[in-house]
Amino acid sequence: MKSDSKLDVCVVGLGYIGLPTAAIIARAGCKVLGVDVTQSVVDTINRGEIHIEEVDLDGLVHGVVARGLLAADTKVAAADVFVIAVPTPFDKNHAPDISYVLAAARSVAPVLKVGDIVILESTSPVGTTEEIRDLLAQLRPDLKMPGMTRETPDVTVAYCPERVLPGRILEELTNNDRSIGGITPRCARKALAFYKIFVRGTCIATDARSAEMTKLVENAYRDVNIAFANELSIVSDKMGLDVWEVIRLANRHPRVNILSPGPGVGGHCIAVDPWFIVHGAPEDTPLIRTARGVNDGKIRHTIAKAEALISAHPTARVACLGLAFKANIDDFRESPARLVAATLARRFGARIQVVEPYADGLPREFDGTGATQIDLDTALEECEILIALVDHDQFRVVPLAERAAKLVYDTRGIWPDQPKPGVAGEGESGLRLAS
Ligand code: SAJ
Repeated sequence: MKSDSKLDVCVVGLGYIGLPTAAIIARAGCKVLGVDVTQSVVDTINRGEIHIEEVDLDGLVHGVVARGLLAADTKVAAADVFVIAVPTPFDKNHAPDISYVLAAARSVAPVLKVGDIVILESTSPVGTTEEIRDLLAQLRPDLKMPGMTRETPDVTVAYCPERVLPGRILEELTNNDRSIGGITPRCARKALAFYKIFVRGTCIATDARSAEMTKLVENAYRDVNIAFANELSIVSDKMGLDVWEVIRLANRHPRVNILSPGPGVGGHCIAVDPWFIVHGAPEDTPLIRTARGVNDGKIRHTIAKAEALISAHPTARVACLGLAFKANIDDFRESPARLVAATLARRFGARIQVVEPYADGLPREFDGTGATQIDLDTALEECEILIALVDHDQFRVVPLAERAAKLVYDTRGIWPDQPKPGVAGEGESGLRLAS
């Protein structure tokens, strides 16, 4: 192996994970080629700019491109290490679709040489890393593949899942611990040496299948726990209780840590990955499957509650606060807030206004509904109903004085001081519906 900082690295897929990863590897001194199928993404990065929003990523990419350490292209080229970070969506039946991963491996195969390392980072069903190895073996019969030869293999194949939180990607990419799963222990050791170049967290060697499952388990764990909070919110509603108060008190127990209810679970990881486990063992995953159902059901519950509130006040103008899938990011994929707001816009038309500081214009599904995007100040001046769908900091800090007289449906618990229904003297105004 060349000395660490002399490695040529090719990162396939320049999305939310691939681009920050490429930039951090480049910052460590390696020469990095980032590959993406979208020409406009490649052009943007080669200008030293970025096509996604992530804290501090713009400065980092600008710097490494300017220093000649990061360049982008639509074609894979020879390198010492290949990192695959492409999407793994699921189909209508929740079956994982690994076609992008296999296409990436196919694009690497022709340039692969003795000594190279191929690492998969994309969230993948158990067994995918072995499938990559099998595919490479088929396309390059001249190379000895790990686990298929008694001799020293020519290439290393490993799985190393990312586990960074959008909004904190650069920090977590550097400091989080990593599971490094090799097809063989030797593969794990080789891949681990590569991650040591840019990861400060502990790198733990394991086998590829365990690392694949670990990634799925982490997100399923979170989904199940959020489902518990969401179920509690629906039960509390029925019982006339404030779920936030109940959780706040329960969390004073030293071994209880209930997560926060919301309008449902969004993003492209937590709402997706549990299905990969369910698909792999459909008979044995009632809890994980039910949690998915509870979290999806919470979106429908939120829509029904918002519709009831809006219908009960036929002249009121409505502001939906937020479209992003969670706080302080510009990611609207699989977002419950977006689904709720769009459904309300289709039903109530021009009565619905949307406030989303992270969006320039409304997504396509709002076309023709009559709903418009307004800023927060206008919403606070003109709308009688506020539906808080995302806990962006800008929304959190709206003082009570500016919302005390509003009808508020706070799905995120951002305004605990909002007057509650039934409190003497408040009448119809100042209503706060619990989540
Ligand atoms: N949410 C709640 N209540 C909570 C926490 C989250 O309703 O108490 C909702 C959020 O609003 C959002 C969704 O869940 O809609 C997911 O948000 P998140 O912040 O929990 O997670 P993601 O999707 O941004 O990132 C997750 C992370 N996984 C875990 O925390 C186990 C991250 O570390 C992974 O790298 C990422 O998935 C991924 O790429 O897999």
